[in-house]
Amino acid sequence: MKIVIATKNDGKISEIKDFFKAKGLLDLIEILIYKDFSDFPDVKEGSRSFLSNAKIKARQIAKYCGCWALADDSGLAVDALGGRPGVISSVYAGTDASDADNREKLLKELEGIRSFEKRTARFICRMVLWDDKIGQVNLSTGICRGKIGFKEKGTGGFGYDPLFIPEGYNLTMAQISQPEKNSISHRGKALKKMSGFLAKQLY
Ligand code: ITT
Repeated sequence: MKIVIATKNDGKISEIKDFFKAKGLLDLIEILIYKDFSDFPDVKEGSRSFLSNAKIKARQIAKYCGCWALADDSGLAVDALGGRPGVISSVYAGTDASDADNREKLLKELEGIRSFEKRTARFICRMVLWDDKIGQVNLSTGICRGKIGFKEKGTGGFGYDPLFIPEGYNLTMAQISQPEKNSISHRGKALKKMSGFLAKQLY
């Protein structure tokens, strides 16, 4: 079985590949990524929901690659900001914004929230597995709750990880190892559910 990961985000790719490796699924599933193709398309998402964006990415990439596509649409919802940046997490500080720009903007927006207890947030991941002929073959969701710190800590992960302190931790998501992140993260939880479905297809 071949599955292409429908993203050009190397952070997501690394975590997803590691997850499949740790589960021992790489002997049974060939994982393809954008670098395996010469002209992998840039998909325009444009929807206001994680689920529709995930479906848009999965559908277009499955069609282009001719195999199953796994898409992840994810983001950070901060309670004190009414759920922002949410679905626009990757472009929070502008269409060309870097992860560092987005983190800087988030810290600025939260300047008035001095109480750590009030800086609650959650990462959300909607994950879709898509077959070009059948359409959606699996859908899973993962949520990871935590709080936004006052300054960046750590160099691991990507995106908002240096600011996100998961529930039950004193460290940011960027200060823990990738396997540990996968065991608690929104993406890891969605992958765990999806791998249950995949295991049934394989065995
Ligand atoms: P693709 O659309 O190609 O998958 P993307 O980075 O644009 O890549 P999204 O549209 O799903 O992906 O936006 C996800 C953004 O949410 C991402 O750029 C980060 O800013 C943030 N994010 C999602 N998961 C994260 C994680 O595990 N750690 C830190 N930030 C995360």
